Amino acid sequence: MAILFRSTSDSAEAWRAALRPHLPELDLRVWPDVGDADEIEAALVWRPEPGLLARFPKLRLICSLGAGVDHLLRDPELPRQVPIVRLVDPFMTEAMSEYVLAQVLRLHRQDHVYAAQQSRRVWREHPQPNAGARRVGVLGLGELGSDAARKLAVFGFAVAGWSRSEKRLPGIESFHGPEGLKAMAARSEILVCLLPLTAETEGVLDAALFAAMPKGAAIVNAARGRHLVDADLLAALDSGQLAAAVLDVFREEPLPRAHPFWRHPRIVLTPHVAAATHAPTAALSIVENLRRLADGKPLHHVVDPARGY
Ligand code: NDP
Ligand code: OXD
Repeated sequence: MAILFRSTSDSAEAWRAALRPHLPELDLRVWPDVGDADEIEAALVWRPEPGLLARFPKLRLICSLGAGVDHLLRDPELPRQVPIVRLVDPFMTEAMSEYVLAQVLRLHRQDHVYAAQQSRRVWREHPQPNAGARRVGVLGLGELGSDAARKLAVFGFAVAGWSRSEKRLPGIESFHGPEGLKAMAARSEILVCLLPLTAETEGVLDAALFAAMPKGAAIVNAARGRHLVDADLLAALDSGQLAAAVLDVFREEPLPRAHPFWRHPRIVLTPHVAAATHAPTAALSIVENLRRLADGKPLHHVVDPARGY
């Protein structure tokens, strides 16, 4: 089976090395040197240019090289009959939970306050609650959100989660649906976004949500830049409604040098590194689906284009 490889950030050689031990017969064709387009039956892609996947008439499977699939579903020429599978990799899940725990702990322990004091050589102590008194909310209780929520609960935080369908997770207060969002915001002093980007979730981190949160709350966005309304965040930080924000993802990446987020004293930025794809482990998920395709078995982690994730 000939497989197309096209990624704007992953190394084709690293992927070839990760796949080869599992698929000795691997025929990986790296765009644009793909030979006969009629021979391509599967595609491994991250942010392919719009229209690229429509060029392969025999395509039977599209594998996202990341957990999110918004980069594929926004292609107006996407071949709609071809199944899309997304990446689910325990390595990635652990990486994301590490990121969330690190950032929530920093916010909880008021690192941003003490860093600002240090720059002014100020020695001032602030009241510090225990984790059990800190209410943390996680938007999205899927592969990544449910693991992060569970690990935050192990640290003792008072954790709640929000999802589309109703969930029952031990030790996690659960909210769901549009009607659950306001209640979720109202109890969350630190709100972490781990949602997929869909028509329903775009702009979810906006002025109305921030206004519903307790005054002085903080957000962590490790999902997609378009979940956040940038101007609403700046206004909420400037008014004091929000105390701090940690952002890993942005509407435009790399974040343009002139963007006000770079210089904001209460915004911590990371360059979309919360949970990067790790080819040696991610390859196992891809190989499993390629084998299932070859054997005519049901695929894993299939995306529902109507839902958008
Ligand atoms: P999943 O598909 O496993 O989980 C998505 C969760 O979001 C589900 O709980 C789902 O609810 C919930 N959800 C979706 N739509 C809505 C809605 N309209 N209202 C309420 N809840 C909703 O995704 P993952 O956990 O694997 O990944 C989440 C996202 O994280 C990715 O799409 C990607 O954008 C981002 N990501 C970022 C990375 C980074 O490095 N910054 C790395 C990897 C991923 P339900 O359970 O009811 O279906
Ligand atoms: C992903 C990402 O979706 O890296 O996997 O953002």
